[in-house]
Amino acid sequence: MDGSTIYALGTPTPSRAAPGAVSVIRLSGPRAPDALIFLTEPKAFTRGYSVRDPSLPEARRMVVRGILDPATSEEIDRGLVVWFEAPRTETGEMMVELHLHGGRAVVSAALAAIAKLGFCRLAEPGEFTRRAFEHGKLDLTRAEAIADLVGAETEQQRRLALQQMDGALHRLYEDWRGQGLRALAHLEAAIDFPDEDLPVGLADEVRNGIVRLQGEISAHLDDKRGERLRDGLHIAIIGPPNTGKSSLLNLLARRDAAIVSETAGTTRDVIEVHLDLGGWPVVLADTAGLRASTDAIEQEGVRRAKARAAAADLRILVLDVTSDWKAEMQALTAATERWDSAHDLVVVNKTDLAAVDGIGILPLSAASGAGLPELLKRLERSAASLMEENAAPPLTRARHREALVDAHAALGRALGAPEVALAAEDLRLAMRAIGRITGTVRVDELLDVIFRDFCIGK
Ligand SMILES: Nc1nc2c(ncn2[C@@H]2O[C@H](COP(=O)(O)OP(=O)(O)OP(=O)(O)O)[C@@H](O)[C@H]2O)c(=O)[nH]1
Ligand SMILES: [Mg+2]
Repeated sequence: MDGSTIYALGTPTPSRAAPGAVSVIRLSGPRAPDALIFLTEPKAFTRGYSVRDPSLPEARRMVVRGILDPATSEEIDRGLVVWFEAPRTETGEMMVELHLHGGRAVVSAALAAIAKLGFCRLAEPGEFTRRAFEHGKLDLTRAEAIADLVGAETEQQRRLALQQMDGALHRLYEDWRGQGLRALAHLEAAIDFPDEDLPVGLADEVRNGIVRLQGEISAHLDDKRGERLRDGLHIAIIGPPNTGKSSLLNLLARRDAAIVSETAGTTRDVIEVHLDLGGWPVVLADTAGLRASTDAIEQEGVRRAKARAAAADLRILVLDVTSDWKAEMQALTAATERWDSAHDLVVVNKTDLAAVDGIGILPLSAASGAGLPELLKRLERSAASLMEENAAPPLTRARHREALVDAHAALGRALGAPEVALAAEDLRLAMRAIGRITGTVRVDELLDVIFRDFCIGK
């Protein structure tokens, strides 16, 4: 940190096609209040005031002011201004916000006016967030949560980001670090005072603590909810040829993404569409009809269909009501790797051609849309139950995963260590790995990686 006062447009750059009603310029740093005076008080800059002028409004209170060119005192715009006194601000520094009309000329003139002051510089991308972090206003998981919140495209992504911003992940990881540090304290006591009578069972207590911690970390690592929320829940549509799989995909996607034809074996490759299903991001895949074929390309399609079915989080088996669908259902659910009767769905399609009776199946006519609302409801329910398996916050980032894999391995080594001193060293490494997630340790090398793709303060 260089103690400079930085500024940036906090809202998107207005364009002719998309001007905004409001644009916000933010300043942060020790001289932000001076900048506010010089930008709103006529002639203050040319007179060279450097002390706080009584014209500075009350902190945290928005007031209407003319925004002036400091050199000429010419009015650029009239807007709302507010300043925040350090350290109770977002960055921990003095901050000013100028809420201007969102026009291109207004914004560029206001930015030029700030530049004329000579004591402010344009912020680097992510610099506001970095300053907040450096002043202890934000840990790394919260900083990432802000980036996730800005990038959230569905309701559930937004909810998760907000939960993480609230510190849910921070608390989880810090709790683990606390557990590890307590175990470490016990080990270090055993190293420092080897001859003293330590309470019996201490070694077991430490061992059990480490085993428990390792178990919690591996359960967290196995939890795929974060990945699903980030990249989408993978749903595969599978079934025999010509049952209406591609028709169902098109119906759910509300467009003709896949080719539909009466020729069995139409779909060969896996076709994907992205959907928002009740707030859950979903990647829906249409696959080739499952049958024994002599055609090499179709065989490859069937192989891909099976692989996709096995890799998916959720499967929809589509059958044709005019066929012997009950026998096919039995055969295919048995043959499908990872078929999960609690979440996966069986759809019997073409109910406009014949009546259907059966339990645990969803009747549908992809042609008329009959049965679609119930299918959507069941899909949403399956998605929600896969995502809400447990209440703990999910793993959301590869960066966290890497650190936790390291921590898990180090805990394993600590458990197998031949002497206490070695166990303590591995435990220390494990705690350092967890500390890397929240930013408690080895911060410098991480900052750039994390802040690089931030749009905040840019
Ligand atoms: N009557 C009726 N016909 C349907 C319905 N859904 C699909 N079809 C027809 O069934 C035929 C096959 O539909 P597709 O969606 O291509 O079936 P598919 O399962 O993707 O077929 P493959 O890709 O060859 O495995 C087409 O002629 C569709 O128009 C339905 O609900 N009712
Ligand atoms: Mg098809």
